Amino acid sequence: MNTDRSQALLERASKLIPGGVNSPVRAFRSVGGTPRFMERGQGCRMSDADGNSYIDYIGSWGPLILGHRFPPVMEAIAAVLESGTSFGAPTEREIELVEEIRAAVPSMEMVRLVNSGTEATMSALRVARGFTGRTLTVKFEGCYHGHVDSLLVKAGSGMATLGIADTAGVPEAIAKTTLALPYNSVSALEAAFEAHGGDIAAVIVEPVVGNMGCVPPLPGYHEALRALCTRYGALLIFDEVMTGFRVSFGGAQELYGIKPDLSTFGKVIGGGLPIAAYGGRADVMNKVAPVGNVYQAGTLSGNPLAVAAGLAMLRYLKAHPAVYSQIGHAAARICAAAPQGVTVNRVGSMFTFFFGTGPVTDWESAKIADTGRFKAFFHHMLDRGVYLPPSQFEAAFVGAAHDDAAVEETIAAIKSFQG
Ligand code: HOZ
Repeated sequence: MNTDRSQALLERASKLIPGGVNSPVRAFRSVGGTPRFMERGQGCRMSDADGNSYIDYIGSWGPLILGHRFPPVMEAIAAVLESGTSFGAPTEREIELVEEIRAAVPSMEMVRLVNSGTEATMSALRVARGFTGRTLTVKFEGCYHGHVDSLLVKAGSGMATLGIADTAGVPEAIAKTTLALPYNSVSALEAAFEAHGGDIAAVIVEPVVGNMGCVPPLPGYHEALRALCTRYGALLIFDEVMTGFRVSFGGAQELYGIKPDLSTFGKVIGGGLPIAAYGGRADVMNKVAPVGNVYQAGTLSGNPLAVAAGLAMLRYLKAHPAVYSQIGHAAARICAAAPQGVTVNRVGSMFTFFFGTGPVTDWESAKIADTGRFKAFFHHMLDRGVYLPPSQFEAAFVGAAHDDAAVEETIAAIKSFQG
């Protein structure tokens, strides 16, 4: 596969952009080789600057559940271009988007739109602290909630991929406000509440982890989180940036039947444009300025283009609930073809092949995966035109545009892997 042009672009980019990329994982540092500079996407496929074509299992890291250039989303964006791209003032469509979110996710009694998942989690934490008057946050090892200072403690995604245990640049005093516990361990959370109960403002969790690879909750785990938070007066925050409108229309909270106090959304709710949201209990959200004294703001928040794209996406998904069984089925077919010596984790259309044989339920069991074998598999697939996340510790995503032909091609590529 010729990658000369991508290589030349990487060299040019690297002179001005750290690592030549605007987000670390896409630099291919853990798998080696040339990161592909993309030019065009259509449906489940995209093509790079050298004209190579790929079946895309990243889908912009989750948002493109209906594929690239999905017509209703494209049409919605085109219509907004006629009226203006940003006003810095409220617009009617923002209410419509929030009404759609509220209808799909009943715990979202009040919602604030922001621009990225990082902003959403950062703001949700601030509100939780403002509401409870407490300081500490519990997060779980290997979970990633964006690059919020206090949440980069034992974080997944690029931190796990690049082996950065704790980032430089976060003052110790801020890192100390976070207690990082093993995912899926109820006893660890019980012990933390026993020791610090009165100081814990919030427990934030990826209800299905995507950022150490796909790791589902064990049965009863979320029920225990919910009960402990209620007992100790801490707020339970479901970070549904990845799982929202992905693992089911109502997100992981619908799938597992849990009502968090606050939730964060992103990715799918923007239809591929930058938008995110946080929200939840009205009594908590009424702490947010201008009603309350927890400050949070944003010039481009509720941006008309992103709102229109997200609205088109959510309305399509609401009208076509069969999408979820379709993409879950396609992912199951792909997972059934996994090579020997691989542990497959899948929830709906999110999945990861962990190169190792034991169950993967937390960061301790995820991190022992054979990353050398993953790297060989990744390049085997890439050479055959299948674009997977370039990290053992990221989830792959199947979308509604992955038709039979794409799934069959993917399965054939997996089956030819000899490593
Ligand atoms: N943090 C995202 C993955 N979980 C995005 C990575 C990227 O865009 O490179």
